[in-house]
Amino acid sequence: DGSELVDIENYIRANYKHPNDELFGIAKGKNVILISMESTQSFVINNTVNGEEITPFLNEFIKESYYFNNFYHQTGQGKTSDSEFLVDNSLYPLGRGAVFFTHSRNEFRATPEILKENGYFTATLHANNKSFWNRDIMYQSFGYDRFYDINDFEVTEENSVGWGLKDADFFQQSIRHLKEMPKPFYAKYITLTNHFPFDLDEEDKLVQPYTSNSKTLNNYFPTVRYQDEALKQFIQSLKDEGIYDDSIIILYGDHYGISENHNRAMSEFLGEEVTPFVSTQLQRVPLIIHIPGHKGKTISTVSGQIDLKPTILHLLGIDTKGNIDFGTDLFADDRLEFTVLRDGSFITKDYVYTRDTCYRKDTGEITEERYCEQYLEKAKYELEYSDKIVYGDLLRFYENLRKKGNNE
Ligand code: GP9
Ligand code: MN
Repeated sequence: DGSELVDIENYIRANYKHPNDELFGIAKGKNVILISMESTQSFVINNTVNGEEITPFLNEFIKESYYFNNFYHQTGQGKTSDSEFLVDNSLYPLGRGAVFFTHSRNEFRATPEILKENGYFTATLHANNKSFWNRDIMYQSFGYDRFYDINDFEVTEENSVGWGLKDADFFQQSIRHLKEMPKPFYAKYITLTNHFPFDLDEEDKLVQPYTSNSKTLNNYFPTVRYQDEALKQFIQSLKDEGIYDDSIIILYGDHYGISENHNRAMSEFLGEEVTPFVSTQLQRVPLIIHIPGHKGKTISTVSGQIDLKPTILHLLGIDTKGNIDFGTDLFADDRLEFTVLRDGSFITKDYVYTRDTCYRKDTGEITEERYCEQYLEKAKYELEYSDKIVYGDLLRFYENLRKKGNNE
């Protein structure tokens, strides 16, 4: 009957943070272009391989954007689909399996559904089969108006590599879809080229591979560099088409690209041993929020993909009080710096907790358990409460309560 939801609602209510007054509604009525960057980790930003910048475009773009350098992916086995789940629902994905497959018919209160009620047209663009990750079904539950899938793109042998349509062609072909969308729109782009095993045509290699004993890590850099170039061209197209100034653009990495199987090569690249602490810090992915007319700023608040939903809604001037969101607005003044990863690891302002060990964040040294202890229970509740919602399909009761409340 939904009585389980009461505890959860109380927990969520206690964590709610008032939005930043200066930024609330600053992008009201603007288009939202959300770009999921495949396998893009933060360590490539402002970094070089063989003496060359890996992400020259992003390095410039973050200078005129809000750049979050302590933003973590929180995905599990559902990889890209988990990141989509986090971003659109502010709920955690599951500890096992992919929620896109196991609970696609649940009741959700996702960003597209909310935006639709606020006059937005909502779409996902991704040049893959619509049923991959069960997206076609899940997107209906999230309230998307339209899914531009592989059939909406012209995919040939020449413009494909690895998993499919090359990012540059994907972005270029997407422009006509963007132009036909009713305004304002919420358009989620999912890139593909920078996907394991990081295949790339010679002519698209703008940096040479790295030279470790891991072919995976070596080839990662040219595909990240390629994606960066594709993004550069896309942003230019948005300017040329007059869409840029009417849109906020949000880019984020979906999950790690380099697994722990490549720790030795990674150590060589980073010049430090990949301890469990470093491994956890490597789960950071870039988050870049571009708002026309705003100056660039690097923000170091500890945060994760779960925080995007309330952040976006607040920028658009939509209240989130009373929503079942586990994240908090990234711009809220008094937000708690605390992010839980799907494996139970967590990060606070000063500590990293992973594999039952507490680390000091400034030095990476193991420290006494008691420094992390106060957060242990909270980390557990976060995941447990969210899992209860997903496994019990509890938001269907929330919907009822909400409607009942409205009628009274
Ligand atoms: C597939 C793409 C990649 O459509 O999103 O999925 P991943 O393997 O990264 O989860
Ligand atoms: Mn992915």
